[in-house]
Amino acid sequence: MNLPYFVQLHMPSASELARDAQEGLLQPAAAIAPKFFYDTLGSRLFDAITELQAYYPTRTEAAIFAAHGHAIAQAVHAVTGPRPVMIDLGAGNCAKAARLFGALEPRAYVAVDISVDYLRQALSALQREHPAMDMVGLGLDFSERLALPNDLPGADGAPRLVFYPGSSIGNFSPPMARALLSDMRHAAPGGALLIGADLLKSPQVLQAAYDDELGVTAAFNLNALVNLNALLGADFHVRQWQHVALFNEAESRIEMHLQAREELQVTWPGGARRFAAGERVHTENSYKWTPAQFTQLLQDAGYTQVRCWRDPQEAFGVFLAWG
Ligand code: AVI
Repeated sequence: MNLPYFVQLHMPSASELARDAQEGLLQPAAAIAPKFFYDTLGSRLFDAITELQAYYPTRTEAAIFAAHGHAIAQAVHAVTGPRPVMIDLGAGNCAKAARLFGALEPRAYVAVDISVDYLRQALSALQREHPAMDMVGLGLDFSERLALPNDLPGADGAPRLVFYPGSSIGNFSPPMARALLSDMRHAAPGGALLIGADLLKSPQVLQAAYDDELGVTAAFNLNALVNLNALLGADFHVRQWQHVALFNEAESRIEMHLQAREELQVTWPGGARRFAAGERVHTENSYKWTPAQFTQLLQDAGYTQVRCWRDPQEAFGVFLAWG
């Protein structure tokens, strides 16, 4: 049986992650990067979020692909030619890309994710289902910069399609999103980018999606503290903290924070921080755009051509960018 080839690059070590977390916690306004959500439990909690009625992005994006998959594939092939190399960024369980294999008919599939063990399992299962397809797994943290190794499929000039679904681009600040999109453009010269983006909508709908009644998103957010305890050797007590999700209209983003319920102190080997009651740790931003704003962001990153498919409620957009 074919096993996917696996490469691991630029993965932050535990001590780099710990340094990063410590720096964030010691800032005057404490903030940590969203990557601290995604330990094994955090990845499972995120999967549970995507099943929630209130969290519309995942199923809406899937509905757009179900309704327009063939038109999208035609548009992709018009840019890349038939059988592009598909590069799936943040592939996770690889399910979103696999659903498009029939329409896109990729000649090779490169799955990239920071969560290497999870990716390895998913990709091995997928390879068994598609034994003839060339598959490569790449363990890579591209949250700072995206630089692909030179020997991946497509390096010989075969056209590439970069696939970045789920609106994960919304978790980057606008300058970082622009830089990452520009890296994606350079990773696929003469190819295309297929990307999901969550669209601006009523604050009530957004708020409900990030503060669900079952408390799954709260658990996802609070689990970052459990992860920090393991990583840093810190002594966060989860019950002293509360999940806060709010829509920041001026920045057009949902913000998630963890708020101290009481005055408290957190310590870890080599550091400590006191939090007043009500003080917060900022854990995530999730930007929302109008279609025109997202098109502009793609153009600012260097793309000259953009097409967009939306659901009837215009909750979510799938954008194809090239040029
Ligand atoms: C991964 N990312 C696109 C999700 C989002 O909607 O920003 C993460 C998430 N945070 C809370 N719920 C989901």
